[in-house]
Order: sequence, then C-alpha cells, then structure tokens
Amino acid sequence: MPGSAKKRTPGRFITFEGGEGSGKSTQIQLLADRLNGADHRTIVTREPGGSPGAEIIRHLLLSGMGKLLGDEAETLLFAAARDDHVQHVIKPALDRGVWVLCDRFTDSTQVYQGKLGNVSPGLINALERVTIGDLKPDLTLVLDVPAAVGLARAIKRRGAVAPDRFEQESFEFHEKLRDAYRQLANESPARCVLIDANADAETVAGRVWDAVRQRLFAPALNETARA
Ligand code: Z5A
Repeated sequence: MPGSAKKRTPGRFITFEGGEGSGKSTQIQLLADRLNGADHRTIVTREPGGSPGAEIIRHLLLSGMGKLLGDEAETLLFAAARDDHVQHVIKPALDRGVWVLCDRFTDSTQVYQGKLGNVSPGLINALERVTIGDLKPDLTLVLDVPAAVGLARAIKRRGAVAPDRFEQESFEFHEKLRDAYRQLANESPARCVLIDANADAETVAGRVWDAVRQRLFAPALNETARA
C-alpha cells in the first residue's frame, strides 16, 4: 500500500579479522545466530572465497600454488577472488538489506601481503580501489590472541591433516601478524574494535556483541530517542 511500506533497514557489513586460530569462524556464527534471533537477515561468508568463482581461487591459494607465482601474482589472485565475491555476493546482499558477516576482507591483504609480505602499498591500495571502490565495512572486529594460543587451537583442530600454505609460516611470522593487526586496529579506531579473544568462546561472544551494539545499534537508538 503506498505510503505504508515499512522503511527497510539498510544492510550492514561486518568483517572479522585476526591471526590463525583466533576464533573468527566460531564468533562469526555466534554473532549470526544472535542477529538472526533479533530478526536481522544475515549471511556468513569468507575470504578468500565466498562465491563459486572465488572458492576456486581459494583452493589455488591455500594449496600454495599462488605463492609459487610470486608475491605480486599471489596478491592479484586474492584481488580477483575479492572482486568476484563483492560483485556476486556482498553488494547484492547489502542492497537487499541483508547483514553481511565476512570472515576476513581487505585488512587481511593489508596485513599478510602488505605489512608482512613484500608487496608495495601502491599495488595493494590500487587493487583495493578497483575491487571494492567505496565499499568499506561498517565495523571490523579484530580478534586478538597470543600467537601461541591461536596456533595451539589450530593445530588441535587440524589433527593429522597437512598444514596449508599459511599454517606453514613460522612462529615469528604469527607473532608479527598479531602486532600488525593490533597496529591496524589502533590506526582505524572509527571502524575497528580490538577484541580480547583469549577467553572461552561464550565470553568472547559477549565482547563481540557489546561492540556490535555500541557501534551499530547505539547510534540508531540515540536517533530514535532524539526524534
Ligand atoms: N589471506 C591473505 O593472505 N590475504 C587475504 O587477502 C585474505 C586471506 C582474505 C585463509 O585461511 C588464509 O588466507 C589466511 C590468511 C590468508 N591464513 N591464515 N592463517 P583460512 O580461511 O583457512 O583460515 P583462517 O582465516 O586463518 O582461520 P582459521 O585458522 O580457520 O581460524 P579462525 O576462524 O580464526 O578460528 P576458528 O575456526 O573459529 O577456531 C579454531 C579452533 O579453535 C577450532 O577448533 C575452535 O573450536 C577453537 N576455538 C575457537 N574459539 C575458541 C576459544 N575461545 N577458546 C578455545 N578454543 C576455541
């Protein structure tokens, strides 16, 4: 009926970042359950991957094939996967008013290929402009655990399965990774929240929910109160 249609809540874009075994996949699902329970339509997705084309590239990257091509070519593969994912999954979902929860996004490229790799910020930023344009996450949750804790969790989960291309990196690499993520969260305080993820999953989920409420719900509640 004209004039009585409910105003659609805009979709929100939340990304999860952090090192190996920091608990992103666990927390993203717990947040999705909570948001679904609050009647927000959500999708959970991941990078590299998240769309059929990007999942093929993921397979290539995690097998170590991308690394063999060199640092820049591997970065191009991450960008190609992101482009497909953004065009076919993330943007359409946000346009439909769906909340998109994504396990890793551009910050992973900035940290892994940029701060820890040999790829120039010029190339990384140019690829970012091409693949995402002005699509920035509304909120990025950076899960922070000591490298030893994250690696122990990942090793326990993996069991007898062979480590992938990134799991093979040294302990020192994973410690630097943690520092780089902490620095990133410090540099972008308007978008990022650093979450102490060195606790049981339920406690961490409470911290994640507090951050989501404060950053994404409190402003809307304040506006309603002012109206
Ligand atoms: N990469 C890149 O280089 N550049 C890019 O642009 C992008 C990615 C997008 C993808 O790896 C790799 O690609 C990634 C960076 C690179 N490499 N690394 N490392 P992936 O997708 O295969 O894996 P991951 O993103 O690193 O996530 P992960 O290792 O699967 O971990 P997680 O998702 O953070 O954690 P989890 O699966 O939720 O938990 C791990 C285990 O710990 C599991 O058994 C849980 O049950 C357990 N767990 C979870 N939370 C807890 C708590 N709180 N206490 C105890 N145990 C817990």
